[in-house]
Amino acid sequence: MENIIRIAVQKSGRLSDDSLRLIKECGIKFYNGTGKLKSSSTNFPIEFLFLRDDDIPGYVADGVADLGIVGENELVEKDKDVTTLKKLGFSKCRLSLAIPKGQDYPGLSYFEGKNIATSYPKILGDYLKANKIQASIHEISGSVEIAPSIGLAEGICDIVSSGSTLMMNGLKEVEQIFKSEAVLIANKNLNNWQTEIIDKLLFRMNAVQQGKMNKYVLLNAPNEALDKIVSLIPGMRSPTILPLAQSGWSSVHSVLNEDQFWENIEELRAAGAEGILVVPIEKMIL
Ligand code: PRT
Ligand code: ZN
Repeated sequence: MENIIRIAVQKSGRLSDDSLRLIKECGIKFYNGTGKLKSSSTNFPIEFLFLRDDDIPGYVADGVADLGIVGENELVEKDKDVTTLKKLGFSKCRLSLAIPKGQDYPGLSYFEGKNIATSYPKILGDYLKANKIQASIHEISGSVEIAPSIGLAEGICDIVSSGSTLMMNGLKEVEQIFKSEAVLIANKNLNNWQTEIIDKLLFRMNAVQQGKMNKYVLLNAPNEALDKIVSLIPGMRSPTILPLAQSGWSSVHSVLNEDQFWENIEELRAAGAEGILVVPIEKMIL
């Protein structure tokens, strides 16, 4: 077996840019000219296969690729035997049932005996079965949202993100049946060497993700306020406190979850903090 791992990423579409950005943020260098089907890195033993997202779960299950980045919607729909290593936090969306805006919606019983158009027959079928609704599923591969207006179906089941596609087509969302985001998947039969390389990649992805969730905060405070301020911004282990040139004042440095920072900002200011700087973190290793 050659010493390289293969990762399948979407060639062109909603997952592509974020997938490649994440890999670049992990310090992995590669060239991806448009139209290329394959590329490799100059500083990490990884090769990229650029594919349609529909094909990624199958290629990873078959071992053509060792890893893949794909939406959970596609992964569950394709029902392939792979391991999900990590949720990646981008391409978030939901799979929802929608019906014409003017229709009353009494609950799921609306769909009893009706036709539903979708590109996700498996997820929809499982959902209807679990909810004991008998409906007929019309599988179509694109433009699902026009199905009710052309008389093909009384409802649809499709991916929703902002909701504007539904609105533009005179539809309303009535049930969310599945929540999705991009995930990193892996083949189930990896050798030790491959597992080791993938662990290195995961370590880097975690560092990037942690960095995004946290901020480096610097502020000045009078010394008598330090106890209070330290209790508000505890940081990774504890904050760094450095004396300012002006006596009686210190500079406090800490790492904080951004939400925690905003929750505490008024109390920090009330305690005497000033000159507060919030700086992005590129990578964070705990
Ligand atoms: O060519 P290829 O087969 O690779 O790509 P594709 O056209 O099948 O997929 P693509 O690139 O459209 O989407 C890839 C993945 O992105 C999906 O499988 C989802 O996991 C995720 N994703 C996130 C979305 C959306 N948001 C999304 N809004 N996928 C599709 N949409 C479509 C949806 O189908 C609908 O037509 O956008 C419309 C709804 O968007 P709003 O914002 O109007 O609600
Ligand atoms: Zn697709």
